[in-house]
Amino acid sequence: RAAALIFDVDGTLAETEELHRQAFNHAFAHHGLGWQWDRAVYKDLLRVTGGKERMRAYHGRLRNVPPLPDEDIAALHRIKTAHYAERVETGCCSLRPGVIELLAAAKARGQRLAIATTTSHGNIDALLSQALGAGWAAQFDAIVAGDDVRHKKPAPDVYLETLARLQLGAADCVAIEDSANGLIAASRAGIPVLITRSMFFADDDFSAARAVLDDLSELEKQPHAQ
Ligand code: XBP
Ligand code: MG
Repeated sequence: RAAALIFDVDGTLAETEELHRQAFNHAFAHHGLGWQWDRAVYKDLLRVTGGKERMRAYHGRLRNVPPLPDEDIAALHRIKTAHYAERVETGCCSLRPGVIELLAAAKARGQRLAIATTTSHGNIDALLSQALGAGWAAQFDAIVAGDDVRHKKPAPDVYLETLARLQLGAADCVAIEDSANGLIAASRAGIPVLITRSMFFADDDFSAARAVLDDLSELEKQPHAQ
C-alpha cells in the first residue's frame, strides 16, 4: 500500500470545472468583454491549465482584438475567483462519490494525505471547508497549489514539491487525478496514478495510468490500486 495519497482537486475531489467555466463567463460579462465560453470551447481550453493562463491563451487565438495587459488578466481572474468562491460557499458543489469514504479509510489505515492542484489555496479552502468542515486542512500533510510552483501541470513541479514536503519517494505515493495533464504531471514526477473519470476529461488518454475508475466509490472493488 502507498504511504501517501496525493489528490488533485478540480474534477477529482469535486466536479468543479463547470463552476469554474460559469465563473469565467461571469467575469467576462462584468468586464464587458463579449467573451462567452460554452462547454465545447471550455473543454478544448482546459488543455491550458491555470485560469490566468487559459484566458491568455484564448485571447492569443482571437484575431483583430486589442491587447490584453497582464493587469486586466489579473483583474478578470480576481472577479472569477471571488464569484467561484461565492458559488462554492453555497454548498452547491458536493464531493464526488467515494471521496469522503476514501479519505476516512486512508486515514484509518495510516496513509498520509496530500493535495497537488493547479487552482489556488483560496479555491481549495472554499470547497473543502464547505465539504469537510473548517478544520479540514489538518487532515492533509501537504497542500500545494498552482501559484506555489514555477510551472503548472502538465509540468511535474506541483508533485515534486508535494513529495519534498512529505519527504517521501515517488514510488511510495499514489496520485489521484482526472485529466491527462494531471496524469502527465504526476508521471513525470515518477508517481503512479489512479484516474477517476470526470465530466470534461472522460475521453482523455489514460493508458499510462495504473487504474482508471468511473469514480472513487469503485475503489472498494479494487483494493490494490491504492
Ligand atoms: C485545474 C485547472 C484550473 C481550474 C481553474 O486543473 O486547470 O485552472 O480550471 O482554476 P487540475 P484557477 O485539476 O489539473 O489541477 O482559475 O484558480 O487557475
Ligand atoms: Mg483535475
